[in-house]
Amino acid sequence: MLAKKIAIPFRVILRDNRLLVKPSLSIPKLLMHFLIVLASAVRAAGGDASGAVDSSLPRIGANTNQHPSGILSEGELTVELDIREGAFYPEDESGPSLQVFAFGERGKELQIPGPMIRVPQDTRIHVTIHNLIARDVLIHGMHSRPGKNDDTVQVASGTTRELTFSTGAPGAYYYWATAGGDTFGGRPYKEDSQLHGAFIVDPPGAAVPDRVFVIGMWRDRQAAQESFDVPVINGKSWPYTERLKYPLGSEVRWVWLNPSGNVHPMHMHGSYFRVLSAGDAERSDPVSASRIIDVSTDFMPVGGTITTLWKPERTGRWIFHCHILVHVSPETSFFHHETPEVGEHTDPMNHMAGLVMGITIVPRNGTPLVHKSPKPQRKLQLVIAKDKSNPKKFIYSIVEPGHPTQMGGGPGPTLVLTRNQPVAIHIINQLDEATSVHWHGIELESYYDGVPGWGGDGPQVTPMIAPGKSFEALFAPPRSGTFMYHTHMNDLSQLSSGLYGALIVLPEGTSFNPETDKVLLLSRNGKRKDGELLLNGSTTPAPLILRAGMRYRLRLIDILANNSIIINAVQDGKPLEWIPIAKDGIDLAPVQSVATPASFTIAPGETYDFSITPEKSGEIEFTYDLKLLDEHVRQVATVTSEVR
Ligand SMILES: [Cu+2]
Repeated sequence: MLAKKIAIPFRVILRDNRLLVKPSLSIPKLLMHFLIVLASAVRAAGGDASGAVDSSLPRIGANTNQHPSGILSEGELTVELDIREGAFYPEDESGPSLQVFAFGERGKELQIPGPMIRVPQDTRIHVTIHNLIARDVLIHGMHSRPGKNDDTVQVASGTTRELTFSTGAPGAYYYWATAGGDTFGGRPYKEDSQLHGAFIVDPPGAAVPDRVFVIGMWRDRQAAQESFDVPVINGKSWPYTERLKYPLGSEVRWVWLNPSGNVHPMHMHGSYFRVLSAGDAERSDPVSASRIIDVSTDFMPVGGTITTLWKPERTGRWIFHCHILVHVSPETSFFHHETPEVGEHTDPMNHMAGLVMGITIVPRNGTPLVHKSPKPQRKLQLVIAKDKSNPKKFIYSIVEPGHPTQMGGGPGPTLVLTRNQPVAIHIINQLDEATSVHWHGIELESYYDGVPGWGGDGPQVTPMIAPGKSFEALFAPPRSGTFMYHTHMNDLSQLSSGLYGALIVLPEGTSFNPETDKVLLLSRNGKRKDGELLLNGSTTPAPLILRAGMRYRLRLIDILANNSIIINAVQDGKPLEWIPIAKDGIDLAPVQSVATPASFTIAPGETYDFSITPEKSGEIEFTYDLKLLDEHVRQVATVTSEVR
């Protein structure tokens, strides 16, 4: 208990005090608690940078990355950086804070992320770095690009280093540093976790307007399945992240930089975006024109970078967020996890935290809003109820006149819709808690997208669906493919209770054939370390029965709370060959739709479609590996003799 108090910062200690002022706690106990906390705080202030935040420390500002640092003159940039310790405010400017190291331009405030270096190609960069902390600092990325990760510069405590280099190749990069703190994924995660900044080299010619976003992760301990986190975008955590606003039809260009030691599958609600280039701190590779596809989720690896293009086609409020739930949940936020559940999860604006950007798309030139709610040609009900045999499990059921009721139970029943057919889905909440349903990958009006307290257009705001209440979602899915539906409230707990399912949209005039169309939905019981990996709701999925010579479509969906899965398929000791067809419901370009060995990683929020045509009878072994938790699911496909 004492050790824990030492490790938590001052503001949180204050929160504890506030939380402890409950009728159950006597005044002497409260006084004792205060004395313990005070003693711990004094001890911690000496060495541990994650200890109590010293009120004399300078405030660290959030950097929106809109202003390049330094002075650019006659093809040379001169920039002078300090490394100091300061107080980091990831939420409100008067909210909780953390004691961390940060970069700042000399004479200006410290910043998270650090000052952006942004120059035209072939600029000479002259950087002076003053290390004003009591630790030596190792800096990566202060050199021309492409570069090497192990090309580092050591700046000893109390010393200054000067570096001069030219930009090298244009692209989106970053610099980052360590100051002796513990690492995860090769990156610092605690007191030195925010020592990074954007390094953008613009190609010759007029710069295209864009925005630069840096993902930061502060975590209270190394074990990813146990830590309480402070995930930030440009130094702020939802709902304190910047609000973006664009006119309808704009060309929205973003640079996303991930210096953190965690992966982040970034998901766009209600539309698709394009990845124009990808790389890491040291390189930036344009995606060739024939390989560019639109996606709704892009998996950013540890250290990864992307530049994206998004052309919003619908007005309203949208979100772009990480699909790792511990990066977007109040339950695992370092600042919020000790707060009683009431309030946090019933206030629609507080059901998310961390890596979420809110974007408002407004009509162009004041054109009046025209909402075209399609007249439904099909009506069904989605009933959400507790499992009678296990009240911790929740069940989606689909009820449709003239059809047998489909009951789910981790996962929900596969919802099969028809392209361009307007559907009205009446969601009925029979739980004791509020919920909402997000139609993941479907292009629809924001109001029906399932983000309570945020979604909608103008004064119309998507409500949460309170216990005993209902909500009707209306949409006409404009493209056929593989998608999913899932809860978007109290996600960690509701998702691990079973509130997710596959959503298949078929072309007009076709029907779903379960003989040749296989849904392979990966999920996980349990919020974090507890539970197990599931394929179609089972740890021991039934074998697939396939026929040689027949063409099958495999629809792979990852809706685990937090983890990516490595998928392999092997026949006769060799990787199976399959043909990628689609990603996130969008058909791949012909150059990508070619036979390839069946081995890849799928991240939460992604769907992939592959086609296979087994050539001969025998067995195919599919393995699904969750490396971090050492969990594995195996499924055998028995291939019977050729179709006559
Ligand atoms: Cu993430």
